[in-house]
This record gives sequence, structure tokens and C-alpha cells, in this order.
Amino acid sequence: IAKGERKLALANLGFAYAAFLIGTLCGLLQVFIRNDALTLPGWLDYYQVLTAHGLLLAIVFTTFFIFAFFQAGMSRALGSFGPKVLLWNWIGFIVTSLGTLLVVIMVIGGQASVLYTFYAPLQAHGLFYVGLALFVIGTWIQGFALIGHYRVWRKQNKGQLSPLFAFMTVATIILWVIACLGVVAAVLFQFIPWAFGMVDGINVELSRSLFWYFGHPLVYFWLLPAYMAWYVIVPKILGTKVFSDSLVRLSFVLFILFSIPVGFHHQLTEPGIASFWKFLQTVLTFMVIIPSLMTAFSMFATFELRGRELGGKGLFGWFRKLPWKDVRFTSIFIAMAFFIPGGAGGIINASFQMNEVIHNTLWVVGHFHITVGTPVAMTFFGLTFWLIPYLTGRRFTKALQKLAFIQIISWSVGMLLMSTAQHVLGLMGAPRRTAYTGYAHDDALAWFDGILSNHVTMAVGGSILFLSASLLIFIVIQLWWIAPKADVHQVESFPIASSDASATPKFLENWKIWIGIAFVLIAVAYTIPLADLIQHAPPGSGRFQTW
Ligand code: HAS
Repeated sequence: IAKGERKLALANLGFAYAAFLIGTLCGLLQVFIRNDALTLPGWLDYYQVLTAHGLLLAIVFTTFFIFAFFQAGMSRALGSFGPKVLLWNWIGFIVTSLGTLLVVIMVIGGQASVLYTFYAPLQAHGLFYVGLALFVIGTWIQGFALIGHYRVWRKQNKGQLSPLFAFMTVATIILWVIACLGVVAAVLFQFIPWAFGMVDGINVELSRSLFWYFGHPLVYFWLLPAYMAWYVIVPKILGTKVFSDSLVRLSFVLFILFSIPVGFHHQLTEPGIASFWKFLQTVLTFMVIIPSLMTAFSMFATFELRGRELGGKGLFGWFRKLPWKDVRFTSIFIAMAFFIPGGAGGIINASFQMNEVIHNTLWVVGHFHITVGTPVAMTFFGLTFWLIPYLTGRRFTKALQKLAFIQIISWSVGMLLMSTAQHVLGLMGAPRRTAYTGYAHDDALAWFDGILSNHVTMAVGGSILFLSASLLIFIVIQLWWIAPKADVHQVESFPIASSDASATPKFLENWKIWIGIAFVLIAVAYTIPLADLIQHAPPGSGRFQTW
């Protein structure tokens, strides 16, 4: 990897892991506050810590990590960046970082305790929204710079399908850009005028709908880079090739089509949106489950085929042949295993009536800790173990590999305890996101009497998680600055499995078709309900009232 890309990817990773450290510390505070074991000092409050925890881990850690992975991978897949691509990537990185710093300052200063979902009626200082806007613009600049690199490659290789890694990167960036349109509209036209006092109110329901138009595809912006690792990096570690090139491309295309017109499944209990539109988006949600089922199928196929090639006999003999001693693999395998209950929980959430049972309860918190918090995070850990040595030229020594095993096992155990407790508590009715139950309140205390469903389990899980996170930071520091330099034979490579694209239909890479269909679906699912929300805006809801 050339020096320019190396520095760029490391700069993104540095931000990611700084956010990870502070974010996990806020998580630790969180479980102890809910446990009543900790009272925060006067200048800090529950919602401030919760906002920092969500933003730093779910938005900052993920986004910076994802761009580091994309930049290193695109340079590996398509060749070194030209000076323009590199320059625009740096500009994008700087804008994203400035936005992040502004957001973090506002949260720490107690001016933005609006949670990571930041929709109205909660209001932050105007600069918080300016920071958010910069953050999004910065990611767009980095994204478009990477697409620029891809376009140069396509011009030089007319008529050819691009390498799978590049295809998946571009698909993920397209998804991200279309998704951000909702949040950009809300920030520019609703939040900034409202927070700076230019208008006297805000259309709350519209702000929530625009947020969730963005909020659901956001989860696939986190998931798809993990799927990229599952599809091309895991087979390489296993010593085999990609199961099916066209299946991978089709599944990414399906995510572009179906991940956006589904935001109402987060708003099933909200008035102001007619049931028909909620139902339509529920049906579309079930469509977006299909590419994940395709992924599960092809991963099982890859494991079984490779395990049998290595001599695994009988029904499950292949399972034992998988490279369990390779922590890069084991981490990602555990990540996948967590996604089975994580995905099943998602299907429950999306099932219109069943959503009534779990909405706004701790169940949802459990759900996202076993989707983004484990499948995505543990895949990123598995990548970190070779990505940093690849970028720094250091060695992932045997001793560090042992520590890495302790780290991933402790993360899994911590997450299992904490998220199980959260799921059970949620089913009993314990609400999420409230300091009200925190928790000397008698009625609320009754929720937490069970064996698993008690605050101790949650706090034990949370503490193990924080120890695991600290261990990861220790490993990251070692791999970055301290571990011995690798000699020529030991240099870490960027593992990408080969993929046979000879039978893959070319139209799968015709982005115009997919972006066009995506916009049609979005128009069908959103135009009338959003127009309704604007037309029927209640009195006092700002500039939209007069529209
Ligand atoms: Fe979700 C709420 C529905 C996936 C994240 N979700 C959230 C929130 C977050 C989140 C952060 O319909 C909270 C938002 C907030 O703060 O209010 N979710 C779904 C559905 C899916 C889904 C249908 N969610 C995710 C992913 C996330 C994520 C992925 C992050 C990365 N979610 C909802 C709904 C709500 C919700 C409602 C709102 C609830 C409410 O009322 O507030 C689907 O995409 C899931 C499909 C996945 C599968 C699993 C496939 C399995 C695979 C693994 C194979 C394993 C192998 C290993 C090969 C069908 C691919 C083998 C191992 C062995 C051990 C055998």
C-alpha cells in the first residue's frame, strides 16, 4: 500500500479507536447508573452520557472505521490513488473530523443531550446540527473521492466487471449517500432554523420520519462493510474462493433497493402516519431480509465446502476443520453466530403487531447490541488484527494473538449476558432511555427480580465489555507503535479471495438501473405520507406550517 493511502487509513482508524475508548467508558457508566450503584456528578447527566455513548460508538467509531477499511481496500483492489483522489479523501476526512469534534464538544458541554437519534422534540444547540451537517458532507466527499477512483478504473477497463471489493464499496457508498438525503433535509431545513431561533417551532413528526428514512439504511451502512469481510476476506482466510460472485453482487443491489423505503418500521406506534403506509413499509422490510438470508446461505455453503475439502467427514465433520486457532477467523465467526438471534429479533421487531410488545423497551437495546454491537463490531475487531499490521508493517505476534482471543471471548461473554438481560427485561416491559426507572422507584424495581433479568447481570456484562474494550485498545496500541517490525516474509497482506465473475450478468453493475428503481420505491413509499405530514402540520411547527 502506498504511503498516502496508508496515512489516510491510519488517520481514520485513529479517530475510530479514540471514539471507541470514550464510547465504551460511557457504556460502563450507563450500566452502573441504571444499577443505582453510581450517581453522576452534577455537571454530567444520564442523557448526556447516553448520547455520547450512542454517538461515539454507533456513528463515529463505525463511520471512521468503515472509511479506513474502504480506503485501504480500494487501493488494494484497484491500485494506488491518483493525487486528486488522495487530496479529496483528505479534505473529506478533515471535514468529517471537524464535524465530529463540534458534535462532541456540544455533547460534553451539556448542550446536546438529544440521544444518537437526535430527532425533535428534543432540541440541541444549533452548533450541534452544524457539526452533524459537516460530518455528513465530509463522508460524502470521501465517498465521492472513492467513486472517482473507481470511475478511473472503469474507464481503463471498459466492458469489465469491477473487482468484487470495489463493487461492494461503491454499492455501500451509494446506499449511504441516498440515505443521508433524509437527515440532510431535516438538519438544513428543520433543525438549524429551529435551533438558531429563526422559526418558532418544528414539525416533530416530519423530523422523526426524515430521521428514520436515514436511520434504517444507516444500520446497513454499518452491516455491509461487515458483509464485505464475510464475502471476500473470510474465504481467503479459509484458503478458498468466493462462493458465488453474482450472488454477492445481487445481494448488495437488493440492499440499495430495499433498505431505504422502510423507515416507518421504527414508527409503527406513531400517530400521523396512516396504517396503509406503515403496512407497505413493513412488507418492504421483509424484502430487505432476503439479502441477509442469501448471505447466511452462502456463508454456510463456504464453510461446509471448505471443511469437506480439508477432509471433514459426516454431517458436521467439516465444522471441526475450520481454522479455529486463527483469531481473525474466530472473531468473525462469532460475529456471524450472534447475527442469527440478532436477525431473528429484527424480524420480530418488524412484524407490525409484535412491535407493540417490544417498542421503546430494553428489548430494542438488546437487539442492537447483538446486531451492530457484536456482528458488526466483532467483524471490525477481526479486521483490526491484520489491518493495523498491514498499515504499520508490524507483526501480530503470538502473545498478541493470545490476548486477542481473550478479548474476543470476553466481548462475546459480556455481550451475551448483557443483551440477554436486556431482551428479557424488555419483554417484561422495562422501558429504554429513561432515567425515571433509575431506580429507586418501587414499581420499576419489580421488573428486575429475575435470574437473568436483573441489573446485576447487565452490569456484570457491561463491566466485562469495558475490560474487553480496554484490552482491544491495548492491542491496537501495540500493533500501531510497539510490536516488532515484520521482515519481508512476515509482512501482513490484505486478504481478498478470488471471485469468478465469468458467469456474472453485466447489468448487475449498471448503477443507473438500481439507483433509478431505488428512487421509484422511495417515491412510492414516502411521497404521500410525507406530503400528509407537511399538510397537516400542527400549529406552531415552524416554517413547514405555512407550506
Ligand atoms: Fe434492527 C431497531 C428491524 C437488522 C440495528 N435496529 C434497531 C435499532 C438499531 C438496529 C440500532 O422493524 C434501534 C434504533 C433506535 O435507537 O430506536 N433490524 C430489523 C430487521 C433487520 C434488522 C428486520 N438492525 C439490524 C441490523 C442492525 C440493526 C443489521 C445494525 C447493524 N430493527 C428493526 C426494527 C426496529 C429495529 C423494526 C425498531 C424497533 C422499535 O420498535 O423501536 C434485518 O435486517 C435482519 C435480517 C437478518 C437476518 C440474519 C441472517 C444471519 C446471518 C448470519 C449467518 C451465520 C453464519 C454463522 C453463517 C435474517 C447472515 C453460522 C454459525 C453458527 C453458530 C451455526
